[in-house]
Amino acid sequence: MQENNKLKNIVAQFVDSADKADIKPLGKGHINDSYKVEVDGNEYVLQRVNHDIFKNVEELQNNIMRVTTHIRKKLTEANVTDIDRKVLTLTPAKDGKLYYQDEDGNYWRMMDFIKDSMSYEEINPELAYRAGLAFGDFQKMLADLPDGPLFETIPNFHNIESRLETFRDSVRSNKVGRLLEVNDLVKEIEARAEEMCKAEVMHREGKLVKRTNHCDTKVNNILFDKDENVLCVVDLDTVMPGFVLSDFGDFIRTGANTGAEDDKNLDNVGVDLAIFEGYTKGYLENAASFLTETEIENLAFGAKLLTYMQTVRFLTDYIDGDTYYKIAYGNHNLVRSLAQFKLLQSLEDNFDKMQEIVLANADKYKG
Ligand code: GN1
Ligand code: MG
Repeated sequence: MQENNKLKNIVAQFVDSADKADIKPLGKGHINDSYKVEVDGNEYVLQRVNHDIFKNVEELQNNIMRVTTHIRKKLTEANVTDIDRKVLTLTPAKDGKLYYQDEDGNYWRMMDFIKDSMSYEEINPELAYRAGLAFGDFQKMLADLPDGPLFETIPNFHNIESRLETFRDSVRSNKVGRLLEVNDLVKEIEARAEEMCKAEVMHREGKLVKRTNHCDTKVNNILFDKDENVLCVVDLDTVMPGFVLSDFGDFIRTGANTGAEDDKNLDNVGVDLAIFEGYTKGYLENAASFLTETEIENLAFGAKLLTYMQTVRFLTDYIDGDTYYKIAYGNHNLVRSLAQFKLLQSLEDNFDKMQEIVLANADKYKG
């Protein structure tokens, strides 16, 4: 964590009276550092953007500006009230840029804090339904984003073929000597590799489209108000072109897990079908009208794919010696990999039921 004076100096690049600012750490992200800032009665979120991971912060911030401007326009046209709590508002630096680079080369940005909001690590079927409506609506609002596709802030981010290539490189170089310990899991990953690449294959064959996706639909990236209504979707760093099955899948991976993403007790981990059903219903209520048959048929597969992908990503980082994700203890990435793999097995065991739920809701809402 940065020391307070340094942080105040950064805040001063964005707003006045920064010397009086109250600054506290915020949130549970694995990538950026976030702080809540209160100054002169106004509340902001200050973030250090992880520049090792997001190589082009200027384009990243441009993406967020394009996305939030477009959503704001849609909300205004629909006469939605309280718009400032329903879409993020970036706070530009005093020089007009959407970020500030400090003398150590770190990139910083500020946005308005959304008042009286909360996020959850665990939810219930009703909240999952509301979250499904929200992500369906998010994709729908961005379907006619002007000026062409968004910049790819992390190239091949949700491309499992590319993730597997990186994984195999890490296995081959075994940099920190952890391979022996994870051999069984490596075999489990390889056994499923071909099946998991099918979305990329369908895309090349012209059967599966890309749309503007959120690409980090973790359950804790939705803000709710105190009455548990959805306010908005946050963490827009990875909004870029992708498969809808991947946004669907990442929510199920995080929201419909009976355990934690890094649960040490694997007995806790498994898919909660009631939450799966709630989310599916909400999502398809808003999205069935614009999805193709192939997209719908592969939503449940998306839950397996994203859980598999996360297993591969955590395990790659463990084998590499923990260079990507923030960790809280020595074998955190291994614990995460095992918990994600356990969830994958549960998704495989329940796949037919999930597929049935998707198809029933698609029938209902396709009209
Ligand atoms: C990261 O920063 P956070 O926690 O929202 C990651 C996601 C992973 C997630 C795993 C840029 O998201 O892709 O799914 O951790 N973001 C990036 O919990 O890699
Ligand atoms: Mg996040």
